[in-house]
Amino acid sequence: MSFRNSFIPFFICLSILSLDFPLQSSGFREMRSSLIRLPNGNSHHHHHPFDPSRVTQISRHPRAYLYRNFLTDEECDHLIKVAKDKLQKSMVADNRTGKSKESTVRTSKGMFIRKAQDEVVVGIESRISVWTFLPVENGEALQVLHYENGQKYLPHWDYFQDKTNQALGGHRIATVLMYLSNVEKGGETIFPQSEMKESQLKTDEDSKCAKKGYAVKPKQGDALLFFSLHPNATIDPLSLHGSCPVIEGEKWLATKWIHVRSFDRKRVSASKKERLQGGKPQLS
Ligand SMILES: O=C(O)CCC(=O)C(=O)O
Repeated sequence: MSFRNSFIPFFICLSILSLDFPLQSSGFREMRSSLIRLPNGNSHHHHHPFDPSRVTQISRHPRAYLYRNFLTDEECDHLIKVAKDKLQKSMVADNRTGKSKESTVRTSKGMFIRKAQDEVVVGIESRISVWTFLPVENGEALQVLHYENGQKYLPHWDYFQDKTNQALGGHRIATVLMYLSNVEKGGETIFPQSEMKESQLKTDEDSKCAKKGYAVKPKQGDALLFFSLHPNATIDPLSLHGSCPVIEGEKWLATKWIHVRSFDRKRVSASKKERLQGGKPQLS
């Protein structure tokens, strides 16, 4: 092919590509910004990006992941400050009736922080959603827990045994535990049935309770994500977990429970309306 013959098709291709390029690049720009632009409040000071390189998978059965420095120190302090004066004895759900009750199984104190209650909470909730690939609307309100010396949460499952608690949002599919403080000794989150429990190296720093399973030592800012359901939506009994008693110091934790469907009452009633009307919900 002569230079002229090969140059013309090359030139045509180049012009098509360059016509297309501004469109493509603005598309990419939009996509990129929608991935990393998380609502973190309007203060740049608080900006804390989502960084998947800080995540490691710690167990395959159950599926569990640890994200180092998921929260900033400021975010941890903020949640503790909001919760501090409003703590009440933690409750558990009765397996048969689903009603909340006090129990010796769970001896911490806690409170719920309303969803999207402030900028910091909005930032945390959206970061959780980006990490878990689960919509913000599927999450319950953040629960802040406080464990003092000797307080614990015996091993339990986060999915419900009763039907009442599944009416809104269905089963809990995943849990994100965020450590808001360090604990000098004890207070580890433990998975007594993880496949990794035998291979985890234990040291004198671990409590006796921590040696009975795969243990995660609380570290301020770290977050632990685990799934209570298998990818095919059946329950995973290996997701059994608990909190070892605190031996020295105190433990602050924030828990986000996430359901398979929306946990926001407004959305639920909109889809109910849709079913009743046999069509799409009316947007008012
Ligand atoms: O405190 C922990 O480490 C575990 C808390 C827990 O199991 C829960 O909130 O469901």
